[in-house]
Amino acid sequence: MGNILLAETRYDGRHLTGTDVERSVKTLKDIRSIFSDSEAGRKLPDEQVIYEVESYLPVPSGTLGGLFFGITFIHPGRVGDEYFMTRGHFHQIQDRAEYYWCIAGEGALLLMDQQRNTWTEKMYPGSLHYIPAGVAHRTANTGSGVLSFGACWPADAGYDYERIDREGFSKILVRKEGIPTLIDRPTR
Ligand code: PAN
Ligand code: ZN
Repeated sequence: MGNILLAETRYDGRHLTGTDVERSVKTLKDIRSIFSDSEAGRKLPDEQVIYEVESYLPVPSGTLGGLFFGITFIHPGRVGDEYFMTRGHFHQIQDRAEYYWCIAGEGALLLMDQQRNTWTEKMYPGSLHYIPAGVAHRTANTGSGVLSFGACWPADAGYDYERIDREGFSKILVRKEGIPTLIDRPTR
C-alpha cells in the first residue's frame, strides 16, 4: 500500500473497534430515576443493562471544530409501560446540532425544544435524524431486539444532563395496547 496509512479505528457497520474506542455501560441503578414508574423500577435488578455506548473521541472534549462519533446499543425492555431509553440531554453549548442514524432494531427518537414541546421520530434501519441545535434528545427501544444507532456530534457540544434529571422531558413513551404512544409525563 506504499505510504497509505491504515486507519487504526474501524467501523464495520455494527461495531467500533480499535484501541482508541471507549466503552460505557448504563445499568438500571445508574438511571433509575429517569423512569416514571418508580415502583416498577424498584422491582427490576440493579445490574439490568439498559444501554451501552462505543465512542471514538479523536480530539479532546471541547475542541472547536472537532467531531465525535459513537454507536449506542439499547437493550429491549420496559420499566412498567415505559420503554428502556437513554438518559437524554441538551448539549451544553446550545447551538450544537447532531446526526443520528439507525443501524438495527426499532425505536423512537424523542426531541424536546426549549419551550418543552416534545415530539418523536421513528427509528428503523437506515433512518437518518438531524437533531437541531438547542433540542434535547433521548432514544427509546420500542422493539424486541437491540436498537442500535450511530451518532456524530461536535467535540465542543458538551452535555447538560442536569436539566433533564431535574425537569425530565414533558412527555414519555409508553406501550399502550401494544403500540408505542407518547403521553404527558405523569406528575410525581
Ligand atoms: C449520543 C448519546 C448516547 C447516550 O452519543 O450520548 O446515545 O445517551 P446519553 O448521553 O443521553 O446517556 C449523543 O447524543 N451525543 O451527543
Ligand atoms: Zn447529543
